[in-house]
Amino acid sequence: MSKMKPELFSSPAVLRCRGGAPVLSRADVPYPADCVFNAGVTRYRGQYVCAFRADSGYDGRGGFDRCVIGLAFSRDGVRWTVQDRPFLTPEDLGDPEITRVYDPRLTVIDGDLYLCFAADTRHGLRGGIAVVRDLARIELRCLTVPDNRNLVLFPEKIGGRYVRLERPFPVYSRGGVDRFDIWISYSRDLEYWGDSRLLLRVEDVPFANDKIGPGAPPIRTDKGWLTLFHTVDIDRSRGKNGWEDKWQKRYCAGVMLLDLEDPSRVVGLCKTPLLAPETRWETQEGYRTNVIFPGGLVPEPDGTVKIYYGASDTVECLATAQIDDLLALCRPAAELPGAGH
Ligand code: BMA
Repeated sequence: MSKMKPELFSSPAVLRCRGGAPVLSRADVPYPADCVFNAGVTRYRGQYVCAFRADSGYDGRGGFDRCVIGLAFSRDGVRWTVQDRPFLTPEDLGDPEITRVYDPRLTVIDGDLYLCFAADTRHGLRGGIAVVRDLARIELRCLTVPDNRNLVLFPEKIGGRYVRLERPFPVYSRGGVDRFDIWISYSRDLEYWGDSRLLLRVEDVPFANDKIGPGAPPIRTDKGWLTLFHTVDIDRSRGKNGWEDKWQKRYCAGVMLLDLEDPSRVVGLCKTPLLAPETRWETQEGYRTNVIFPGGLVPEPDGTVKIYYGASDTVECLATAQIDDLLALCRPAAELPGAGH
């Protein structure tokens, strides 16, 4: 299979677990699921908790009938036990407008578990935030106006406010094409959000030529909030890849550092990918090739992090890195939009 242009490579700071083989896939899920991927993962009440996206009912033309969120649990963050039924379906939200729920992210704040997710509706894509009670049900706190998604919550309040990263889709003002950026917003109660600011522009990332968006919820380090994001670049010379007639995009994981007191300030950015698609699960197999979609960043007591990412919109994989190595990759970047205020 031909390589995407330009060729991109993962940072040597990152080590793929099991040689890049999936840690979670459809074989682990006891209900209909063709693709199991784009998970959010956190540690909660003595175990790892994973919320994943499960697409089912492939129609043979590029679409799926159904898209739900499942939950899985693990003692070691590698071997998972999946609940026997989906955790969140569109019907659970009680709004007939909502057709799909997907791309979950998990954050623990003050001992409570929060779920961020994307919701497709008949009138646009919305981002949801809910508190998870007893690992059994959710209480919805907010749903954004369209078009917005990729919400992630910081694991603590900053200056008395909850903080989230997000990715709106400003189509008119960006020339009718994908030129989408990462934004930051604040809230005192998780319901009403504001003080929104542009955090990182797609133009700031040399290996993106299309769009960027938040990835995993940030983690605190003594140098700043270590934050993963996803990037998209397009190689228009490409045709059929994966199951669809045409798929020309590549998704990578990037890493940046945000100021601890003022997380709207980007204080460091790695100008090359943290993870670029390289293994066969990432470049050759599955529904969409060349997709790495980071959703979980879990710090360990030994100074490493677990990095969870969806591969090719088909399976979930795991990599590890030393936190210090990731911090060293995040070079000061004075010209960034958040750097000046
Ligand atoms: C985005 C989202 C993600 C997906 C990615 C690549 O728009 O739908 O869930 O992983 O595309 O297909």
